[in-house]
Order: sequence, then C-alpha cells, then structure tokens
Amino acid sequence: MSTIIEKPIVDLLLAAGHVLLLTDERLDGDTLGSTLGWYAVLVEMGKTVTIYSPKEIPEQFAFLPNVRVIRTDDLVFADTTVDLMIICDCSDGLYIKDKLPLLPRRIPLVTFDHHSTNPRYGTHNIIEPGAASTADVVWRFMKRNELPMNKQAAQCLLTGVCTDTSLFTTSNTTTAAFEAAVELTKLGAKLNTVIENTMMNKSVSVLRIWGRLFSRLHFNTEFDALCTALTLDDLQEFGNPEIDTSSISNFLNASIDEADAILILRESDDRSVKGSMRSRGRDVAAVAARYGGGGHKLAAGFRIAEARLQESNGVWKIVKAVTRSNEVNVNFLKTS
Ligand SMILES: [Mn+2]
Repeated sequence: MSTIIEKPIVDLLLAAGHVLLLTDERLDGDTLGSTLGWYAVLVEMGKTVTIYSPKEIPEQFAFLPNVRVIRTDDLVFADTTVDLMIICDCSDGLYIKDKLPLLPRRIPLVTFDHHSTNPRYGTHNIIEPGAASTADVVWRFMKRNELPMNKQAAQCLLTGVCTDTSLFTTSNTTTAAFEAAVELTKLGAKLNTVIENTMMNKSVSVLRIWGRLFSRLHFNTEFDALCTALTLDDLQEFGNPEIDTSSISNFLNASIDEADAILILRESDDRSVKGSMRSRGRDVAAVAARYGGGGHKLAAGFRIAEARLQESNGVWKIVKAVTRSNEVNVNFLKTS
C-alpha cells in the first residue's frame, strides 16, 4: 500500500505517457541498475520510456538488460511528449542543472537515492540514507506500490544491490538489502551473472595495473589513509584499459588490516585528479569534504581540477597541473 509521501508519485507514474529516466554522471552498477530496473517496470506498465546518461556506458555493464537503449544526446530534453522524469542514485543533481533549461516546460522530477548528502532537489524525493543501495530503495517502492516487477527489472536491481555492497561485504549492508536480493532472485535475477560481469571479468592488463597499484601502497599522512595512485602514463603503458578504481578500493578496504581508511588517487583525462576513499569505520566523507567532495561515511570521493599526481620517496601527492608540453618533458610520473 502507498504511503502518504508515495501516493502522489504513484499517481504521476500512472498518469505519465512518456517517462525520461536519468542516470547519475558517476556511472556505477547502482545508478544503472536502478535506472534500468525502472525502465523494465515502466515498459511493463505500457509507458514510453527514454533513458539519458551524460556519459557513455562502461563496457562492463553491457550485460544489463536494455542497456543499449540508453541515449547520451541532449535531444532527449527537447522532447515535448516527456511528462515525468526520474533520477536514481544521483546525490547532488549537479549535471542536470544545465539540462533542465532545455525542457520545453516544467516537468515533475522524482529522485530515488540513499546518499545522506542528497539535498532533495526533486519535486518529489524518496531518499533512504540508511539504505545500502538506491536499487533496494527502488525495489521497496515498487513492492509497496505493487508495480509490475519482472525478471529484467530484477536482474538490474540485483546488480545495484550487489555492486553497492561489494557483494554484501561492506558494513553498510543491511538486512533490507539481503531481503531485496532474496526477493529479486525469486523473480529470476541471477546472482552469478552479476558476479561474472562486475567482479570477475578482469583482463590481464587490468590485473597488471592492479599489481602496480598494490606495489605503490603507502601510508599517506596528508589524508591519514593507506594510499595508492594511478597516472595517465600508467594507463597508456598498459594500453588504456577501462579501470574501475572503486573495485580496487573496495577490495583493499575489505582485505587490509593495517589501516582504517583507503585512498586511491587517479589522474583523469580532463586534467583533474580524483580521489576514491573507503573505510570500515572512520568517516571518510569528512576527509573528502575537505577537498570539495562528499559521499557516504564509509565511501566517499573528491575531484581536484587542474591537478596531477607526483611521487616523492614513495609518497604520492596532488600537485597543480602544468601545461601538457611541460608534463611530457618533466615526466615525474614514471616510476618504472
Ligand atoms: Mn548507490
């Protein structure tokens, strides 16, 4: 049965003709799983559905049902038939600020999320800060409101639950997340499909990069965390494979006993340095906030523009980026 907060959202869903689903810009299993879960259910409800992502979808998610319908062109925002928008697992709503003015008129926006930092930027918001994943928030909403779940939706939502809990190993794993996984499995979702595609399908070049990152582990006093670093030169050396650093930080966080926080620093194509932090108890969102980032208490991140990484005596630092030509000449970053 619908709650008072949910009833207006269910009414919007029932009345909608064309729903525009929006992913987060940080494309992970949870934002994609939640969004594609909605897609399968809304199609089952007879709706026209369009999905927009601000970025191309990483190849590791090619196994998700209907992933190929996701569009990355801004034309979706000019479609006059869209009458409802849903965004999943997007904690800040920042990227859509540039997109909403493209809409021909004001359209309701429903947010589903589990980030405690979400400022409730939708016209309607279903946010459970204690939830392990947005996917299980979405699943509970669908179940309470008796929406038509199917096998495809279940596969997508199970992917969100499994990836955000690193397969039920993180301390944010809740009973509710387990319950969602059990129910989704009963609907036909396959756990081994999620594991094979999101955790096990590592190429040799990706594992070599993992090896390099492991060899660089050091205690970094600036961040008070066990730290390692990945540079653009590393990626180039190994043939620019697609690397998901959050899976490395999750692995280290679950495996290492000698530190209560993990930090992976990574140079990005856009001349920024990204930091991905994990912890098994300490509040790393507070550390990330000092660098302009945020996230959850146990999993947070930040991005520093116009920066690059530099190593000195085994310790990696974020330094101001110099011009590209100087970078090539100086080439601080090669360690082998
Ligand atoms: Mn999430």
